[in-house]
Amino acid sequence: MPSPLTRIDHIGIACHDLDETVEFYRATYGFEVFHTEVNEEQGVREAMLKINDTGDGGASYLQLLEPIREDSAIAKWMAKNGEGVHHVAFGTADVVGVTADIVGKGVRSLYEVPRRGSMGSTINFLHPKDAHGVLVELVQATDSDGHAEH
Ligand code: CMX
Ligand code: CO
Repeated sequence: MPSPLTRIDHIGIACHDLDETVEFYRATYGFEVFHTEVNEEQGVREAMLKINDTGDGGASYLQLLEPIREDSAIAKWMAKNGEGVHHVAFGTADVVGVTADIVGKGVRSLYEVPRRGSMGSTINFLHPKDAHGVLVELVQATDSDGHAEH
């Protein structure tokens, strides 16, 4: 059976200074900002740099993340590790279903109910200690009209 996880939605990268890091990605690689937002709940200011569209109608991004609070997950992680790759996000058309399946295999999810991610998406996370040291985000995107992907 094909995986219900149909793309790399994004790679989450922690940085101290979002504007400076955005400029580095532009000047060095030629990647442009597709979208920026503040996610208060996650404690981040972020920029999404679109790398390519994907065969499932979605896309793959880099997500550059700057903490806006000292008690945020990103600030805590950077205090220990410095800047760098923080998580990998897989895209799916059914974040609730795929999370339940994976939890059924003995991997903890971080949220009982999915929360709001970038660009109106719904997200959950898998605990890195249950996933060979990788913090995994599961993302169900919405299209530009706010409809769930299909
Ligand atoms: N990747 C791999 N391992 C990680 C990790 C990461 N990003 N973050 C923490 N860990 C490991 C730590 O190294 C630590 O391992 P040891 O016990 O062996 O030292 C363990 O997990 C516990 O880490 P901690 O520093 O004590 O941190 P917490 O348990 O308080 O928090 C986590 C860890 C994953 C529960 C928390 O970061 C979280 O809730 N993350 C989800 C939300 C998030 O990351 N938001 C920012 C991104 C938002 C977005 O993508 O939109
Ligand atoms: Co993310």
